[in-house]
Amino acid sequence: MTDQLRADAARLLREARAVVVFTGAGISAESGVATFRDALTGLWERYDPQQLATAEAFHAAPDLVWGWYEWRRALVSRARPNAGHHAVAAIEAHAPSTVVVTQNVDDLHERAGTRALVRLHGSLFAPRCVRCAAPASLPPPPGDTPEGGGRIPPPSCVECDGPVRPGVVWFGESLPEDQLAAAVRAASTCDLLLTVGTSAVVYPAAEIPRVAARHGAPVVQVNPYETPLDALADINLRGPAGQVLPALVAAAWPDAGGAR
Ligand code: BJW
Ligand code: ZN
Repeated sequence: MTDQLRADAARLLREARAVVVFTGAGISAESGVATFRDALTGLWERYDPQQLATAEAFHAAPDLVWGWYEWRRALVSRARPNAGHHAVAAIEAHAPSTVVVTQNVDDLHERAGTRALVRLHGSLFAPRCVRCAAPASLPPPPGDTPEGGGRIPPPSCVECDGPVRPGVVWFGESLPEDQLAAAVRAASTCDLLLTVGTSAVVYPAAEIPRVAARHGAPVVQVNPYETPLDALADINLRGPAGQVLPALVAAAWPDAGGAR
């Protein structure tokens, strides 16, 4: 990241009235939460999404799928927000019309203090009944799950005894309508979209930066590697979110003492 690119991005951020921060798994990587598609460390390098992240997989092997999500819930519960999550919360503190649109199913944005949050792919912490959709409450996550979680039978719904499923959006499933509509609305009316830590290959979420660009908003991308958004982005800031975002916030609001 050159100083000039950072200064240009900081000016866009400082002058923006409505900011959308669009995040993916990369923002949580420095908290120790694995991404999906990074070489060597990504979840899809070690696990088959067709066997774990589809409704068909849950139907065929509910205990395998539930065990995997319980393992991930336990890992995320032990993780802590990093400097990138805190910098995103600081952007909202400086520019109150900020909306954070996340594809992540962890809760690290909330724990860093983000308030205006749109969740496109659900949450590890919001399971629901397959049959009647009633929300289910979960005990604290298991402390000593083996790698990958092993087989754990899903709990039964207290309302109808149906199986409880993870509250995430699997491949082939529709995104929550209200959340997708809120994301499209925010992207259509923002005057800066900051995309952070996403490979931008999963649709329809990957449309969000493109919607903002179509409506004339500049796009700034934060990612250590190339993505399909490189050509769309007005500014590409190469580097890890936990370093780039605090530096960007400090450059945008130098009198505020950096990311709060
Ligand atoms: C760092 C970093 C650091 C690393 N700092 N950065 C159009 C075209 C083609 C296909 C489709 C299409 N429309 C729909 C589809 C099908 C499908 C899809 O998109 N498939 C493509 C993958 C080919 N989409 C769907 O199925 C969606 N539903 C849908 O479209 O419904 C309508 C429909 C219904 C019926 C039939 C057909 C259509 C649903 C998608 C749900 C995605 N779910 C997952 C799993 C959630 C649950 C779970 O966690 O298990 O969501 S998949 C996974 O990918 C997860 C993520 O939210 C999502 C995006 O990944 P993300 O966040 O970008 O992570 P990575 O790992 O890909 O990238 C990390 C990035 O971080 C990298 O760029 C790194 O460089 C970077 N990085 N360290 C900053 N320190
Ligand atoms: Zn039920």
